[in-house]
Amino acid sequence: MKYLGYTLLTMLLVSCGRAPVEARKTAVNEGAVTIRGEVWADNWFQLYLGEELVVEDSVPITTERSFNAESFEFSGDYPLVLNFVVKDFKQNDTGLEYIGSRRQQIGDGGLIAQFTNVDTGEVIAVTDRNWKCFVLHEAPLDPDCAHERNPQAGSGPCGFLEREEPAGWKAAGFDDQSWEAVTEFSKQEVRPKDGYDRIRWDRSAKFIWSSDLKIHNTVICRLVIDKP
Ligand SMILES: [Ca+2]
Ligand SMILES: [Ca+2]
Repeated sequence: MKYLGYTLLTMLLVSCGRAPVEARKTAVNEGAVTIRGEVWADNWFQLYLGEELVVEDSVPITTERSFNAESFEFSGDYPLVLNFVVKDFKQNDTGLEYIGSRRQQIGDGGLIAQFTNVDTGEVIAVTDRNWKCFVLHEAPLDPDCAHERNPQAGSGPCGFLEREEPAGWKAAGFDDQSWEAVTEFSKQEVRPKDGYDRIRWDRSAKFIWSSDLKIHNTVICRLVIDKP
C-alpha cells in the first residue's frame, strides 16, 4: 500500500513535469573528481570533457519539439575542459521550422547547465558570461526568409553560413581569444519548456548562447576550469 502510494506520488510528480531528473552514470569515470552535470538545451546538445564525449541529449535533434533536461554523473581531473556542441532545431539550412505551415518561423535556442562536485555538493561551474562560444551555423541571413512561400536554402533571403569546427577546439590549451564572449539571456527571453522545472538550478546558472538566439543555430561553447 505504501509502495502504491509512492508510485502514485511519483506518477503525479511526473505528470506535473516536476519530478527530479535521475542522474545517469556515464562511461567517463576515470578521474579524481566526481561531477554531476545538469543541462537543459533548446534543442539538443553534446557535452565533451576534453575530447571525450560525456553525454549526448537523449532526444535526437531531428525531433521538432525536443525539450528535456539531462542529469548525469562523470568524473575528471583538473584542468576540467567542458566543451558543448549545441543545436537549435532547424528543418533544413534555411534555419526555419514548421516550413509550409502557418507556424513557419525562425526557431530559437538556449542553454543552461550546472556542474556540481558530488562529494562536497559544491558548484564547480555554471553557464554564465565566463564561457566562450563560436557559431557553426547561421540562418536565415535575412529574417524575411520566414515569410517566403517556398523558402529555399541559399537563395533570396534564405542565405546561410556554415563554418567548420576549428581544429583542436576541445583541447585545454586552445586559444579561444577570438571567440565571442557568450551572451546571458533571461528566462523570459528563452522561455524554457519541458524539463527545465525538473532541475533545481543554482541562482548563478544563466541561460547562454552566442549573440543571436534565433539566427545562430549550431554553436560550440567551452570553459576551462583550472583548479578547484
Ligand atoms: Ca528551438
Ligand atoms: Ca534558429
